Amino acid sequence: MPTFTIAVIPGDGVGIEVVAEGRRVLEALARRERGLRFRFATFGWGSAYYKKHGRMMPADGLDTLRKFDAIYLGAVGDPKVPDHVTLHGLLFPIRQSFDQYVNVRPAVLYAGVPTPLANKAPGSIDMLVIRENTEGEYADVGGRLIRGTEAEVAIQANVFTRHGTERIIRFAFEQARARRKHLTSVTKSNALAHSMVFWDDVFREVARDYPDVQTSSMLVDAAGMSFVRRPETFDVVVASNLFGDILTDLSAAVVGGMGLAPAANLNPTRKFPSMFEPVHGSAPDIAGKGIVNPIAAILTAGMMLDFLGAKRAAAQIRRAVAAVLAEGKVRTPDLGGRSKTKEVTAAVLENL
Ligand code: GGG
Repeated sequence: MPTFTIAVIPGDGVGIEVVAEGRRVLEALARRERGLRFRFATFGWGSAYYKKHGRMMPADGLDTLRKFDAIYLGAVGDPKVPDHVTLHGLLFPIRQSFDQYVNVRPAVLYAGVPTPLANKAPGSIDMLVIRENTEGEYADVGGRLIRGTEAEVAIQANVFTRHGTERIIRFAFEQARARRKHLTSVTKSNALAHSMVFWDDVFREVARDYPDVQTSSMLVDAAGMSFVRRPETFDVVVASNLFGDILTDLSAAVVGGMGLAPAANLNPTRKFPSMFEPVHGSAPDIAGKGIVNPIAAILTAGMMLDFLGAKRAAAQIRRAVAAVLAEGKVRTPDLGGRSKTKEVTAAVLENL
Protein backbone atom coordinates (compact mmCIF):
# COMPACT_ATOMS: atom_id res chain seq x y z
CA MET A 1 0.00 0.00 0.00
CA PRO A 2 1.32 3.49 -0.78
CA THR A 3 1.64 6.21 1.85
CA PHE A 4 -1.65 8.08 1.65
CA THR A 5 -1.39 11.87 1.59
CA ILE A 6 -4.29 13.47 3.41
CA ALA A 7 -5.16 17.18 3.37
CA VAL A 8 -6.81 17.94 6.70
CA ILE A 9 -9.15 20.93 6.93
CA PRO A 10 -10.51 21.05 10.50
CA GLY A 11 -12.57 24.16 9.64
CA ASP A 12 -14.70 25.72 12.36
CA GLY A 13 -16.19 24.96 15.78
CA VAL A 14 -16.42 21.28 16.65
CA GLY A 15 -14.88 20.44 13.26
CA ILE A 16 -11.50 21.16 14.84
CA GLU A 17 -12.19 18.76 17.73
CA VAL A 18 -13.63 15.86 15.74
CA VAL A 19 -10.99 15.87 13.02
CA ALA A 20 -8.29 15.58 15.71
CA GLU A 21 -10.07 12.48 17.03
CA GLY A 22 -10.46 10.92 13.59
CA ARG A 23 -6.79 11.48 13.03
CA ARG A 24 -5.92 9.76 16.33
CA VAL A 25 -7.77 6.68 15.09
CA LEU A 26 -6.03 6.77 11.70
CA GLU A 27 -2.64 7.11 13.36
CA ALA A 28 -3.40 4.19 15.69
CA LEU A 29 -4.35 2.06 12.70
CA ALA A 30 -1.15 3.01 10.90
CA ARG A 31 0.84 1.78 13.93
CA ARG A 32 -0.82 -1.64 13.88
CA GLU A 33 -1.61 -2.31 10.17
CA ARG A 34 1.37 -3.40 8.14
CA GLY A 35 1.92 -1.10 5.15
CA LEU A 36 -0.68 1.49 6.16
CA ARG A 37 0.95 4.92 6.25
CA PHE A 38 -0.35 8.48 6.17
CA ARG A 39 1.20 11.85 5.52
CA PHE A 40 -1.07 14.57 6.86
CA ALA A 41 -0.95 18.27 5.99
CA THR A 42 -3.28 20.56 7.94
CA PHE A 43 -4.80 23.70 6.45
CA GLY A 44 -6.26 26.33 8.78
CA TRP A 45 -8.92 27.44 6.33
CA GLY A 46 -12.45 28.37 7.33
CA SER A 47 -14.15 31.21 9.14
CA ALA A 48 -11.12 32.34 11.18
CA TYR A 49 -9.16 32.56 7.92
CA TYR A 50 -12.08 34.49 6.39
CA LYS A 51 -12.08 37.06 9.20
CA LYS A 52 -8.39 37.73 8.53
CA HIS A 53 -8.22 37.47 4.75
CA GLY A 54 -11.78 38.05 3.48
CA ARG A 55 -11.94 34.59 1.92
CA MET A 56 -12.43 31.08 3.26
CA MET A 57 -9.31 29.65 1.65
CA PRO A 58 -6.38 31.07 -0.33
CA ALA A 59 -6.76 31.77 -4.06
CA ASP A 60 -4.54 28.79 -4.86
CA GLY A 61 -6.28 26.54 -2.29
CA LEU A 62 -7.73 24.17 -4.87
CA ASP A 63 -4.35 23.80 -6.57
CA THR A 64 -2.86 22.90 -3.20
CA LEU A 65 -5.54 20.28 -2.48
CA ARG A 66 -5.38 18.73 -5.94
CA LYS A 67 -2.10 16.97 -5.13
CA PHE A 68 -3.48 14.96 -2.19
CA ASP A 69 -5.00 11.48 -2.20
CA ALA A 70 -7.94 12.65 -0.08
CA ILE A 71 -9.29 15.57 1.91
CA TYR A 72 -10.51 15.11 5.49
CA LEU A 73 -12.74 17.99 6.56
CA GLY A 74 -14.39 18.80 9.88
CA ALA A 75 -17.10 21.43 9.61
CA VAL A 76 -17.68 24.96 8.46
CA GLY A 77 -19.92 27.61 9.98
CA ASP A 78 -19.48 30.51 12.36
CA PRO A 79 -22.13 32.76 13.91
CA LYS A 80 -20.18 35.84 12.72
CA VAL A 81 -19.94 34.76 9.07
CA PRO A 82 -23.06 34.33 6.89
CA ASP A 83 -23.64 30.62 6.22
CA HIS A 84 -23.79 31.06 2.46
CA VAL A 85 -20.30 32.59 2.59
CA THR A 86 -18.86 29.62 4.46
CA LEU A 87 -20.47 27.05 2.16
CA HIS A 88 -19.81 28.86 -1.12
CA GLY A 89 -16.31 29.85 -0.04
CA LEU A 90 -15.01 26.39 0.85
CA LEU A 91 -17.31 23.37 0.73
CA PHE A 92 -19.03 23.91 -2.62
CA PRO A 93 -15.91 25.01 -4.60
CA ILE A 94 -14.10 21.84 -3.46
CA ARG A 95 -17.04 19.58 -4.34
CA GLN A 96 -17.61 21.24 -7.71
CA SER A 97 -14.02 21.83 -8.84
CA PHE A 98 -13.00 18.28 -8.01
CA ASP A 99 -16.19 16.94 -9.57
CA GLN A 100 -17.13 15.12 -6.36
CA TYR A 101 -20.51 14.41 -7.84
CA VAL A 102 -21.55 11.73 -5.35
CA ASN A 103 -22.35 12.45 -1.73
CA VAL A 104 -22.69 9.14 0.09
CA ARG A 105 -24.50 9.27 3.43
CA PRO A 106 -25.16 5.96 5.19
CA ALA A 107 -27.65 5.75 8.07
CA VAL A 108 -27.43 2.62 10.21
CA LEU A 109 -29.15 1.97 13.53
CA TYR A 110 -26.39 0.52 15.71
CA ALA A 111 -27.09 -1.71 18.70
CA GLY A 112 -27.17 0.30 21.91
CA VAL A 113 -28.12 3.58 20.25
CA PRO A 114 -31.34 5.27 21.35
CA THR A 115 -33.59 6.10 18.40
CA PRO A 116 -36.52 8.51 18.70
CA LEU A 117 -38.64 5.89 16.92
CA ALA A 118 -40.49 3.17 18.80
CA ASN A 119 -39.89 -0.55 18.28
CA LYS A 120 -36.91 -0.40 15.92
CA ALA A 121 -34.43 -3.22 16.35
CA PRO A 122 -30.69 -2.66 15.88
CA GLY A 123 -29.80 -3.10 12.23
CA SER A 124 -33.41 -2.72 11.11
CA ILE A 125 -32.57 0.71 9.69
CA ASP A 126 -29.73 0.46 7.20
CA MET A 127 -30.04 2.90 4.34
CA LEU A 128 -27.61 4.56 2.00
CA VAL A 129 -28.59 7.96 0.68
CA ILE A 130 -26.86 8.98 -2.53
CA ARG A 131 -27.08 12.73 -2.94
CA GLU A 132 -26.23 14.51 -6.19
CA ASN A 133 -23.44 16.85 -5.15
CA THR A 134 -22.37 19.24 -7.90
CA GLU A 135 -25.44 20.71 -9.56
CA GLY A 136 -29.22 20.76 -9.01
CA GLU A 137 -30.49 23.36 -6.58
CA TYR A 138 -26.97 24.20 -5.30
CA ALA A 139 -25.53 25.06 -8.72
CA ASP A 140 -25.18 28.71 -7.69
CA VAL A 141 -26.93 30.14 -10.73
CA GLY A 142 -29.02 33.25 -10.20
CA GLY A 143 -28.80 36.68 -8.74
CA ARG A 144 -30.53 39.59 -7.07
CA LEU A 145 -31.73 42.65 -8.93
CA ILE A 146 -32.53 46.15 -7.70
CA ARG A 147 -31.41 45.22 -4.21
CA GLY A 148 -33.06 46.79 -1.22
CA THR A 149 -35.95 48.29 -3.18
CA GLU A 150 -39.65 47.44 -3.21
CA ALA A 151 -39.09 45.92 -6.64
CA GLU A 152 -36.24 43.61 -5.60
CA VAL A 153 -36.06 40.30 -7.46
CA ALA A 154 -34.13 37.17 -6.42
CA ILE A 155 -33.66 34.29 -8.82
CA GLN A 156 -32.14 30.93 -7.89
CA ALA A 157 -32.01 28.59 -10.86
CA ASN A 158 -31.77 24.80 -10.62
CA VAL A 159 -29.42 23.05 -13.02
CA PHE A 160 -30.13 19.44 -13.99
CA THR A 161 -27.97 18.14 -16.84
CA ARG A 162 -28.45 14.76 -18.49
CA HIS A 163 -24.79 13.96 -17.81
CA GLY A 164 -25.08 14.89 -14.13
CA THR A 165 -28.43 13.23 -13.55
CA GLU A 166 -27.61 10.03 -15.35
CA ARG A 167 -24.28 9.48 -13.62
CA ILE A 168 -25.64 9.94 -10.09
CA ILE A 169 -28.57 7.62 -10.77
CA ARG A 170 -26.24 5.05 -12.31
CA PHE A 171 -23.96 5.25 -9.27
CA ALA A 172 -26.96 4.67 -7.00
CA PHE A 173 -28.06 1.64 -9.04
CA GLU A 174 -24.57 0.15 -8.69
CA GLN A 175 -24.76 0.62 -4.91
CA ALA A 176 -28.20 -0.98 -4.80
CA ARG A 177 -26.95 -3.90 -6.86
CA ALA A 178 -24.21 -4.50 -4.29
CA ARG A 179 -26.66 -4.27 -1.37
CA ARG A 180 -30.31 -5.36 -1.01
CA LYS A 181 -31.18 -4.50 -4.62
CA HIS A 182 -33.74 -1.81 -3.96
CA LEU A 183 -33.44 1.80 -5.09
CA THR A 184 -35.81 4.66 -4.27
CA SER A 185 -35.65 7.83 -6.35
CA VAL A 186 -36.89 10.94 -4.53
CA THR A 187 -38.19 13.94 -6.47
CA LYS A 188 -41.01 16.47 -6.40
CA SER A 189 -42.20 15.99 -9.95
CA ASN A 190 -45.82 16.84 -9.24
CA ALA A 191 -44.75 20.44 -8.58
CA LEU A 192 -41.44 20.82 -10.43
CA ALA A 193 -42.62 19.79 -13.85
CA HIS A 194 -39.36 20.40 -15.71
CA SER A 195 -36.34 19.41 -13.63
CA MET A 196 -37.96 16.64 -11.63
CA VAL A 197 -40.00 15.11 -14.44
CA PHE A 198 -36.72 15.05 -16.37
CA TRP A 199 -35.07 13.26 -13.38
CA ASP A 200 -37.92 10.70 -13.36
CA ASP A 201 -37.44 10.11 -17.11
CA VAL A 202 -33.70 9.55 -16.70
CA PHE A 203 -34.33 7.27 -13.70
CA ARG A 204 -36.65 5.09 -15.79
CA GLU A 205 -34.14 4.99 -18.67
CA VAL A 206 -31.20 3.98 -16.46
CA ALA A 207 -33.38 1.41 -14.63
CA ARG A 208 -33.60 -0.61 -17.86
CA ASP A 209 -29.90 -1.46 -17.42
CA TYR A 210 -30.56 -2.83 -13.93
CA PRO A 211 -33.43 -5.32 -14.22
CA ASP A 212 -32.20 -7.06 -11.06
CA VAL A 213 -32.79 -3.92 -8.95
CA GLN A 214 -36.30 -3.18 -7.69
CA THR A 215 -37.21 0.50 -7.94
CA SER A 216 -39.63 2.98 -6.36
CA SER A 217 -40.17 6.68 -6.97
CA MET A 218 -41.41 8.92 -4.17
CA LEU A 219 -42.20 12.57 -3.72
CA VAL A 220 -39.90 14.17 -1.21
CA ASP A 221 -42.72 14.99 1.22
CA ALA A 222 -43.87 11.37 1.25
CA ALA A 223 -40.27 10.21 1.54
CA GLY A 224 -39.83 12.46 4.59
CA MET A 225 -42.80 10.80 6.27
CA SER A 226 -41.60 7.33 5.36
CA PHE A 227 -38.09 8.00 6.70
CA VAL A 228 -39.83 8.43 10.08
CA ARG A 229 -42.64 5.89 9.82
CA ARG A 230 -41.00 3.08 7.87
CA PRO A 231 -37.25 3.71 7.58
CA GLU A 232 -36.59 -0.04 7.47
CA THR A 233 -38.22 -0.19 4.02
CA PHE A 234 -35.37 1.82 2.42
CA ASP A 235 -32.18 0.37 1.03
CA VAL A 236 -30.52 2.87 -1.34
CA VAL A 237 -32.09 6.27 -1.91
CA VAL A 238 -31.05 8.69 -4.66
CA ALA A 239 -31.98 12.36 -4.59
CA SER A 240 -30.99 15.79 -5.83
CA ASN A 241 -28.56 18.04 -3.98
CA LEU A 242 -31.18 19.87 -1.89
CA PHE A 243 -33.46 16.92 -1.20
CA GLY A 244 -30.50 14.69 -0.37
CA ASP A 245 -29.16 17.33 2.00
CA ILE A 246 -32.44 17.63 3.88
CA LEU A 247 -33.30 13.93 3.91
CA THR A 248 -29.93 12.99 5.35
CA ASP A 249 -30.44 15.15 8.43
CA LEU A 250 -33.64 13.19 8.89
CA SER A 251 -32.00 9.82 8.26
CA ALA A 252 -29.28 10.79 10.77
CA ALA A 253 -31.92 11.77 13.34
CA VAL A 254 -33.74 8.44 13.16
CA VAL A 255 -30.54 6.46 13.79
CA GLY A 256 -29.38 8.46 16.79
CA GLY A 257 -28.43 11.90 15.55
CA MET A 258 -25.83 13.91 13.70
CA GLY A 259 -23.10 12.75 16.04
CA LEU A 260 -23.15 9.38 14.29
CA ALA A 261 -23.58 10.43 10.64
CA PRO A 262 -20.57 10.07 8.33
CA ALA A 263 -20.34 11.23 4.71
CA ALA A 264 -18.13 11.09 1.66
CA ASN A 265 -17.98 13.43 -1.34
CA LEU A 266 -16.68 11.15 -4.05
CA ASN A 267 -15.17 11.58 -7.45
CA PRO A 268 -15.55 7.95 -8.54
CA THR A 269 -13.20 8.49 -11.51
CA ARG A 270 -10.42 9.40 -9.03
CA LYS A 271 -9.23 12.16 -11.36
CA PHE A 272 -9.28 14.51 -8.36
CA PRO A 273 -9.19 13.86 -4.61
CA SER A 274 -12.41 12.99 -2.86
CA MET A 275 -13.43 14.71 0.37
CA PHE A 276 -14.62 13.08 3.57
CA GLU A 277 -16.60 15.06 6.16
CA PRO A 278 -19.13 14.22 8.84
CA VAL A 279 -22.66 15.37 7.98
CA HIS A 280 -22.83 17.66 11.03
CA GLY A 281 -21.86 21.30 11.04
CA SER A 282 -19.69 23.33 13.39
CA ALA A 283 -22.16 23.27 16.36
CA PRO A 284 -20.99 26.57 17.92
CA ASP A 285 -23.17 25.93 20.99
CA ILE A 286 -20.97 23.06 22.16
CA ALA A 287 -17.67 23.94 20.44
CA GLY A 288 -14.64 23.94 22.71
CA LYS A 289 -16.38 22.10 25.55
CA GLY A 290 -14.84 18.73 24.75
CA ILE A 291 -18.21 17.01 24.57
CA VAL A 292 -18.87 16.71 20.83
CA ASN A 293 -19.45 13.17 19.62
CA PRO A 294 -16.40 12.16 17.53
CA ILE A 295 -18.04 9.04 16.09
CA ALA A 296 -19.37 10.68 12.90
CA ALA A 297 -15.85 11.90 12.10
CA ILE A 298 -14.31 8.53 13.02
CA LEU A 299 -16.76 6.65 10.77
CA THR A 300 -16.01 9.24 8.09
CA ALA A 301 -12.31 8.39 8.38
CA GLY A 302 -13.40 4.77 7.83
CA MET A 303 -15.20 5.76 4.64
CA MET A 304 -12.01 7.46 3.49
CA LEU A 305 -9.98 4.30 4.12
CA ASP A 306 -12.55 2.24 2.24
CA PHE A 307 -12.35 4.53 -0.78
CA LEU A 308 -8.54 4.53 -0.66
CA GLY A 309 -8.59 0.72 -0.71
CA ALA A 310 -7.56 0.09 2.92
CA LYS A 311 -10.61 -2.11 3.39
CA ARG A 312 -9.37 -4.08 6.40
CA ALA A 313 -8.55 -0.94 8.38
CA ALA A 314 -11.93 0.54 7.40
CA ALA A 315 -13.72 -2.55 8.68
CA GLN A 316 -11.79 -2.31 11.96
CA ILE A 317 -13.15 1.21 12.48
CA ARG A 318 -16.73 0.11 11.84
CA ARG A 319 -16.39 -2.86 14.19
CA ALA A 320 -14.76 -0.81 16.95
CA VAL A 321 -17.44 1.89 16.77
CA ALA A 322 -20.21 -0.72 16.79
CA ALA A 323 -18.64 -2.36 19.87
CA VAL A 324 -18.38 0.94 21.78
CA LEU A 325 -21.98 1.85 20.96
CA ALA A 326 -23.29 -1.61 21.85
CA GLU A 327 -21.47 -1.56 25.19
CA GLY A 328 -23.07 1.80 25.92
CA LYS A 329 -20.70 2.76 28.75
CA VAL A 330 -18.85 5.57 27.04
CA ARG A 331 -21.08 8.03 25.25
CA THR A 332 -21.27 11.78 24.78
CA PRO A 333 -24.27 13.86 25.94
CA ASP A 334 -26.00 13.76 22.52
CA LEU A 335 -26.51 10.03 23.16
CA GLY A 336 -27.57 10.56 26.77
CA GLY A 337 -24.14 9.99 28.32
CA ARG A 338 -21.65 12.12 30.25
CA SER A 339 -18.43 11.13 28.52
CA LYS A 340 -16.00 13.52 26.93
CA THR A 341 -15.05 13.45 23.27
CA LYS A 342 -11.60 12.05 24.01
CA GLU A 343 -13.02 9.26 26.18
CA VAL A 344 -15.14 8.06 23.27
CA THR A 345 -12.11 8.00 21.00
CA ALA A 346 -10.13 6.15 23.67
CA ALA A 347 -12.88 3.53 23.82
CA VAL A 348 -12.81 3.16 20.03
CA LEU A 349 -9.03 2.77 20.13
CA GLU A 350 -9.32 0.08 22.80
CA ASN A 351 -11.72 -1.84 20.57
CA LEU A 352 -9.65 -1.66 17.40
N1 GGG B 1 -19.33 18.78 7.93
C1 GGG B 1 -19.38 19.76 6.97
C2 GGG B 1 -20.28 20.90 7.32
O1 GGG B 1 -19.87 21.83 7.95
N2 GGG B 1 -21.55 20.79 6.94
C3 GGG B 1 -22.52 21.81 7.19
C4 GGG B 1 -23.43 22.08 6.06
O2 GGG B 1 -24.28 22.94 6.19
N3 GGG B 1 -23.32 21.42 4.94
C5 GGG B 1 -24.15 21.64 3.82
C6 GGG B 1 -23.94 20.60 2.78
O3 GGG B 1 -23.51 19.49 3.10
O4 GGG B 1 -24.24 20.86 1.61
